[in-house]
Parts: sequence; structure tokens; C-alpha cells
Amino acid sequence: MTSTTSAFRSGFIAIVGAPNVGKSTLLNRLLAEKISITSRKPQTTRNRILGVVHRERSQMIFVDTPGIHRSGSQLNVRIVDAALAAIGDADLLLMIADAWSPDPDSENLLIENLRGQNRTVILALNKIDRIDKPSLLSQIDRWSRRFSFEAIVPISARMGTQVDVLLSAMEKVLPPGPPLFPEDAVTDAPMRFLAAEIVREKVFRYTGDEIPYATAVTVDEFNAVNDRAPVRISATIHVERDSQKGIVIGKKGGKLRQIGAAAREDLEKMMEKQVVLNLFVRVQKNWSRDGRALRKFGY
Ligand SMILES: Nc1nc2c(ncn2[C@@H]2O[C@H](COP(=O)(O)OP(=O)(O)OP(=O)(O)O)[C@@H](O)[C@H]2O)c(=O)[nH]1
Ligand SMILES: [Mg+2]
Repeated sequence: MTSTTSAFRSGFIAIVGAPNVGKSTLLNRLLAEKISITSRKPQTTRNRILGVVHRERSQMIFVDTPGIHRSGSQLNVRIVDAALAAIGDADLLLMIADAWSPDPDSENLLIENLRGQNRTVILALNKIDRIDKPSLLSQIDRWSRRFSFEAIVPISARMGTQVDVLLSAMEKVLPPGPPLFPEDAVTDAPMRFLAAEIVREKVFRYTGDEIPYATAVTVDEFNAVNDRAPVRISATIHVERDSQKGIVIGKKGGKLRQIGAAAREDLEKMMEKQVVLNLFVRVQKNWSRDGRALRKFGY
């Protein structure tokens, strides 16, 4: 007979927080695999991304969400809605806060949202590699008075510090239940989606401040003639204005080549196959304010 303490546990854990706190970095760290794109700029994640962590006694299904913040733009309102919807479905909420560079306005918005609901929430204070101990202790104190968290765990998602402690804290409060995904599942996202996301990440990384938010990526072709042939991927980077197209392409096409080379490298690692990547840039005027275009791009 198995006792209840050794029963298998499983459930959905929504990773929520302000933009740029390290939610996607943590998910990739937990999976030891990159499925969610990250960048130094806020509002990198735009869709809900699912990642499955398999442990001896549990299966933890994480849902990475876009950063929750107050915003007026149509794209950002949809992004925040996607995050709030993921909260509703989860067995457990993992809130991430940036201990190094807090964002009180977005934090308050999230806390206000959580207060009305009777939910189990664990707080991870991230980026502790950037702060000293006294500052950390005073933050833990402040957070514990702000909301009744199940646990508060300081971590560094980038370094992997205390991530195992966080996993154990979450495992303890998951409901008993059988695995919900097959044991080799890492994510439910199709390869095509991951490919488009990787290209979008490189646009975030290699262009200046304005361009990323004006960008959406679609994959137009994705195939291999046979198992050993390289995977051929064609993708289009959609921007809102001619001037932005010029920036993404760069002098003599240099910027686009840089984006393409970095994306190809990641894609080959992810698929363990040779990849031929063709990128195009197209102007779709004001797509981020156009409901039909937003749907077409998956938002
Ligand atoms: N120093 C430090 N930086 C980190 C840590 N975790 C994440 N970062 C950095 O923080 C930035 C944002 O990380 P993301 O994982 O993209 O953040 P996010 O919360 O998913 O952001 P959005 O998707 O935009 O809401 C990136 O530059 C990361 O490298 C950490 O533990 N320490
Ligand atoms: Mg993210």
C-alpha cells in the first residue's frame, strides 16, 4: 500500500509576473531545454507556452505567460488577457518578482488580481545574483506582509541557484494525480511555432528599442524531403512601416543576415538537424492595432 505522502502528484503551474522578471528564463532552466524565448526587453513572451517537467514523484506542467502590466495598446491588452486566462486554469501559481529591479506598478496589478481569488501562490524572488543579502532579507520581509504566499523562495533563474528548492516547494502543494502528459513530452507547441518564436527572439536581440514591438513572425514553409535532408524553413518578419523594414534588413542586408545566422544556429540545436533558413521582411501597416492581423499572427 502506498501512503498519501508518496502518492504521485501532477498539475498545472502558471508562471506569472511583471514583464522581464525572468519567467521564460526560469522555464527553460527547469526544462534544461529552450522552448520559451527570452530577451532583455519587456513583453518578449506573447502567448502561453507550456513545458512539462518530469520528476520521480510528480509531473509539473508549467505554463509560461506574458508579463502582466497596465497597457493601452490592443496587442498588449490581448497579451495580458492570455496571461490572466492561464491563471484561471492553474492548480498552482508561481509568481516571479525581480529582486534586482522591481516593477511596483505591475506587481500591484497582479497582486490585486490574486487577492480576490482563493489561490495557492508561491513567490520566487529572482535575480538574486545581482543583489546583496540584507537587501534580499528586507524584500522577503516586505513581500511576506503584502500577500500570504505559500512559500517565498529566492532564486537565480539565470544561474540555476535554488531552483531545486523551488521545485520541491511546488511539488509539495500539487494535488495527487496521475501524469497528464506522456513521459517524453516537453511541450505541446508545434515546431513551426517554436521556429517563428526563435526568429522573433533574434529580432528582439539584434535590433534597437522600437523594432521588436512592431514585429510578428510567420513561418511560410517548413519541411524536409526526407529524414536526412536539411529542414527548409521560410519565415516572414512582419513590420509596421517601411522605415522599420529598412532597419531589420540593415546595410546591404547585414542585419537580416545576422538575425538569420543566429536563428539558424538555435534551430539546428533544437531539431538536431541541418537547417536552411530563408527570411523575408514585409510591411503590414499598423498590424498591432488591427484585429484581423492580430488573429492571423496568433494573438
Ligand atoms: N541577472 C539575472 N538576470 C536574469 C535572471 N533571470 C532572467 N534574467 C534576465 O532577465 C531578462 C528577462 O528575462 P525573460 O526570461 O525574457 O523575462 P520574462 O519574465 O519572460 O519577460 P516577458 O516575457 O517579457 O514578460 C533577460 O535578459 C534574462 O537574461 C537571473 O536570475 N539573473
Ligand atoms: Mg517571457
